[in-house]
Amino acid sequence: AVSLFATACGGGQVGQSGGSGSSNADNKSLALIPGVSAEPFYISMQCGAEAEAKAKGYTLKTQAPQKFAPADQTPIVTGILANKPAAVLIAPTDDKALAGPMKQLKDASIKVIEVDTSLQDTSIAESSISSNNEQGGQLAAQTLAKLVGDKKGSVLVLNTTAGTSTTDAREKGFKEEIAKYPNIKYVGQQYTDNDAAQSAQKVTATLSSTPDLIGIFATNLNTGEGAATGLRTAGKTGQVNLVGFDASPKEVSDLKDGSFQALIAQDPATIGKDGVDQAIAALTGGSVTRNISTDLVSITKDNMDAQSKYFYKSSC
Ligand code: T6T
Repeated sequence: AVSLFATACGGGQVGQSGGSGSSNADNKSLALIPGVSAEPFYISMQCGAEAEAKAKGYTLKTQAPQKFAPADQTPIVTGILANKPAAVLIAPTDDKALAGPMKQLKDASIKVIEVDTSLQDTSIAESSISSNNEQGGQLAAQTLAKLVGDKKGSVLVLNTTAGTSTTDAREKGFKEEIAKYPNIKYVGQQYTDNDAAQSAQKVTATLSSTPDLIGIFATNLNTGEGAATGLRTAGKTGQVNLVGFDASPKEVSDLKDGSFQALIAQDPATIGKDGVDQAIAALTGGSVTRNISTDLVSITKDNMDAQSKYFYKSSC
């Protein structure tokens, strides 16, 4: 039995820059543009942001794309320009494609705060709040290595789409860390387009092409839910160790019934809350922190009751 994994990372804050002006101080309307609608990670983020906005006397309106894709998110960003919110909290669905639309916000004197994902161009947002995703990938690798123990075999990463800053960083951290375990062969990542059904299919295909598969790291909620389904369908639950990212209600019940052996959970409500606080600081001439790193925890069946505050919500 594995009982470590209550590790909390992050929580730290890196870098300071001054707030930039108070020209918009009377405008109390904030907007949140998550990566995708109706998804427990972003719902939890929205709950944290809404509660904080209310407490500070601001309004917050959320508009989310149907799909985690720049083509769906871009029209929301450009549409929001007309509403003239004081600040926009946004989770860009691509680290390059959203730079143009987000620059339009900045050029219209709307403060831009990145929540969760971020752009490669660091000149647009005032502040970026996220988990330390590279560290999350390392933690996933350590967790998976501990689970497989001395067994020799292959491990797979199921990833979302290239250009998603968070999941790219998780794979990078995983790859670097798993290389330290000589009994484990990393066979690389497969993209799922952030779609659970595709993730399940990739598991089925890999089980037949790679008979020595002993582990899978699924880099987010949908890939994880799909991977658990794929292993169940193949009758391989528990034989192939599955470490997921996030803690949706479905992932948590799958952890409880043994479909996952571990989950790396984030703290999306705090990301939302901190996003609102940074927006207000930027608007009122307060001190703005350029990069904020929020908690990550590794949750197993053994410690899940103690870690329940990290479980994501389906409604506020
Ligand atoms: O893992 C989260 C988020 O951090 C990532 O950027 C995209 O996927 C999620 O929303 C979960 O589906």
